Amino acid sequence: MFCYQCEETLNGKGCTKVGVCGKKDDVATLQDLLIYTLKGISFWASRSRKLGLVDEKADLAIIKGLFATVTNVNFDPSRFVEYIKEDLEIRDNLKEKFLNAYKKRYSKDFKEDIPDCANWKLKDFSKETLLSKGADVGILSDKIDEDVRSLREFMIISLKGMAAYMDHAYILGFKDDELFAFVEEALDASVRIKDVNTMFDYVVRTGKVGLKAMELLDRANTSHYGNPEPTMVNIGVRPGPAILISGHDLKDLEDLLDQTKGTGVNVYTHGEMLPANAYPYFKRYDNLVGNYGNSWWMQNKEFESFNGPIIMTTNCLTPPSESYKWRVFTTGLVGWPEVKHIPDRTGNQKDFSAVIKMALEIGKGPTQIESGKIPIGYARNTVLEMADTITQMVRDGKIKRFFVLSGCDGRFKSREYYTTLATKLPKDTVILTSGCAKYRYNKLDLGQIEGLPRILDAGQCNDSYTWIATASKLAEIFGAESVNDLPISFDLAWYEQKAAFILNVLLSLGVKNIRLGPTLPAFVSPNILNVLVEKFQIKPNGNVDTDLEMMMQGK
Ligand code: FSO
Ligand code: SF4
Repeated sequence: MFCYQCEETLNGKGCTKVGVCGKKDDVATLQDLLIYTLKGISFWASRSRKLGLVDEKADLAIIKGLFATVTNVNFDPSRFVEYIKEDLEIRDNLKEKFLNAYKKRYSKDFKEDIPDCANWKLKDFSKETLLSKGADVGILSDKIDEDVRSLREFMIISLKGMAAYMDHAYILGFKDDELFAFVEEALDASVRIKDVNTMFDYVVRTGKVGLKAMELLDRANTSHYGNPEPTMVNIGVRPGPAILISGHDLKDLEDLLDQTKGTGVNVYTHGEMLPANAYPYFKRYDNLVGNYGNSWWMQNKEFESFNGPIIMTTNCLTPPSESYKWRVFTTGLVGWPEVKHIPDRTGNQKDFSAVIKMALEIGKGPTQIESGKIPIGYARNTVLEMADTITQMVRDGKIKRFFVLSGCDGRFKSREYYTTLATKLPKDTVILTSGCAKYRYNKLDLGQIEGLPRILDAGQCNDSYTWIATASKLAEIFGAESVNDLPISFDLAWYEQKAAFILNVLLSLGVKNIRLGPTLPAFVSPNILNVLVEKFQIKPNGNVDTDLEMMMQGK
């Protein structure tokens, strides 16, 4: 196996025997083969579109396949075998439809060279056969220039992040054909393009199109659940049977709350589900108690003390201990061998009755690990409504600078950088956050500036769009030429591919001086890093005091 898609990759280079995340060699190889299969579907899908042929099954398979390979989503080899099998069928159906349509349109056969990914066949679908094919199609399997590979992987990693946004939106009934078309074009290009400049253009285009995926999900979430409101959310517990729901899928939470209504079972959010507590739609449920625990990497301890069943709707799942594994349920694209899986919706709702039954049987509530309330709900609509007030506070010198500290949390000690930074920021500065990175400082009492919390939490990593919309609005109000002329510093924490995608969107918008940490991506080659430094002045974060001093000067 070779995987270097996340920040915690082994020695900052790549996982080769087993993932630091717990991903085993067979799953990594099957994930490589799944991506290869998606490239093959994309070959036919992008050409079909030119003939006016759109295959929604293929579109969806590509998005779901990309999302399934994101860090900490799915560790179950049998699920990947199934995905590959289904996707090859989708690929071959589309191929046949395309070839017929082509012949009809041009009265001749399609003559273009067909790459192996669009054509390979296997004698059977046993795991062994798939693994032997998968071993030939990994990231390092072809002989291409190191910088082209670096850009290609940056693009594919960004596409994985973008696919997660698109999948969440799709589940809520929102889709945009332009986005599907781009993903397919880009995956097809990833097989053909061998020169640095064209590949670089694709990376930038992924960021540009990606912004539309962010807008789409923002629209999907807010039109379904209303605009998040500033909310003090409870982090303590109450007696009674309980279910913990983690991940990013709001529709799963909706179904669960609906089915637990009146059962006496309490529901707590965990990790990236915390922001759900700020949506008006979810506030109607009395049994939504609040949030339990912290970010993903602490789940081993916190799932233990929760006592009741846990639902993982998306990443980040970590290897579950035997002691609580029997209480874990996965759903959607998440998987772990031998962990119970809640199937997809066949009608309007998923069926969470097995989880509710288990909560009632266990009967007891969570062990209290924290108490009190924390502020959330500073998402796009709320912050934009406050834009004039905030602008005035900047003009009056009450706010000196904003720090966008969005992104992911991670398990290593180096992440303490963000806690130290948050603590050392001058009292007249404001932190803009989203994603699980916030758990490094969201429970610190950093006070307020004239009633405005010094930590404005927009929500999930998927809500990072808030900071793009806010920065654009502030630029407009201040008459600034670009975001780079505003008193805003970006110091992003990344871990998995959605954060790499957000970085890509910011770069494509021309945002400069972004600090990235705790370490730079292993998939960025030295030459490509030089280009990013030269063009965007991107930098690794280093010493907190030095970084702070520089950022206060806008550098
Ligand atoms: Fe975190 Fe995990 Fe939201 Fe990521 S829970 S790390 S960027 O998957 O998705 O922020
Ligand atoms: Fe390693 Fe990260 Fe890949 Fe897991 S996702 S195998 S930790 S690089």
